[in-house]
Amino acid sequence: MVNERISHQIGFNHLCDLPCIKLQFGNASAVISLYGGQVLSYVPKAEEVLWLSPKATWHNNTPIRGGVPVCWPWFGPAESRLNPMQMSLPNHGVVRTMLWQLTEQRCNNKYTRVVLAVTVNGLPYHSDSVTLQLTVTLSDTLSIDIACADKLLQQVALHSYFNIPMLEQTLVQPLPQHYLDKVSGKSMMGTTTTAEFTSEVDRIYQQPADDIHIISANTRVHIKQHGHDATIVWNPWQDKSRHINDLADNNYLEFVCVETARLQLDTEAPLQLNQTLIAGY
Ligand code: TA6
Repeated sequence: MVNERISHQIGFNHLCDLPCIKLQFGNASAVISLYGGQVLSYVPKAEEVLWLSPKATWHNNTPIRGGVPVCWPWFGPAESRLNPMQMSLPNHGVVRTMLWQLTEQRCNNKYTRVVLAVTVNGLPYHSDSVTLQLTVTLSDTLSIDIACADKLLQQVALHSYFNIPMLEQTLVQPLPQHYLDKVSGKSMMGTTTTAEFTSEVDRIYQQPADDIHIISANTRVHIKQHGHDATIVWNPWQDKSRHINDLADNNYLEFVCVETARLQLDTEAPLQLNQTLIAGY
């Protein structure tokens, strides 16, 4: 049964030489790239839930633009506690460009599941090696867990890119009214609990709800999240898209990112974060 429902494949879409794993459960399928430990596709019935850039590449140490990138152990540029020597470090951590290993696979009548792991040595602020584990469970939903049992300061984000049919009709809700606006660098108090997209949006919402909904024309995605202390909502809009090499000029109309994250650096507690996707409910 494992062989039928969990298969290795080389290539996904235009990324024709990428090592991937395909999961199936009933009519649902998911594809995970070993490069980045990154879910690239989730098709619950017929429609693709996730967005992958047609210009995404994985060569030359480039993170794949789309799907669910894992940002770890820092989010955005590494802050000074995580980068004491002020080195030049990649945005969003180091595991987006590493090859992960398949360590477990399991099928039963409730789900199809794989576990991937990556071991990281030589973090600039932590001398021991650290292992990060990604569990992807496909059932009536797609559940993504990221865990690290080691004690160290760490941030994490599941930086999910969602396919949307119409950006101008897309709402993300409910969100706290208060957010950090990364576009202006200011702390903002909005008038609603909904994010809409009429210009560049790059917002960090602290202590959001466990349940968030993306509503776009006739499509719906329900995001359930656990272990988080923040949700990030991002759409680069037109000008920024032009400056991002692996986005075509109008690609910003096709996706929004809604990211489940743990960003506070007040504890060295082990990490356990989950984002579950329920589509078309
Ligand atoms: O999560 C939003 C964000 O941090 C934005 O500021 C934006 O630049 C984006 O992630 C993409 O980052 P990347 O390193 O993938 O180009």
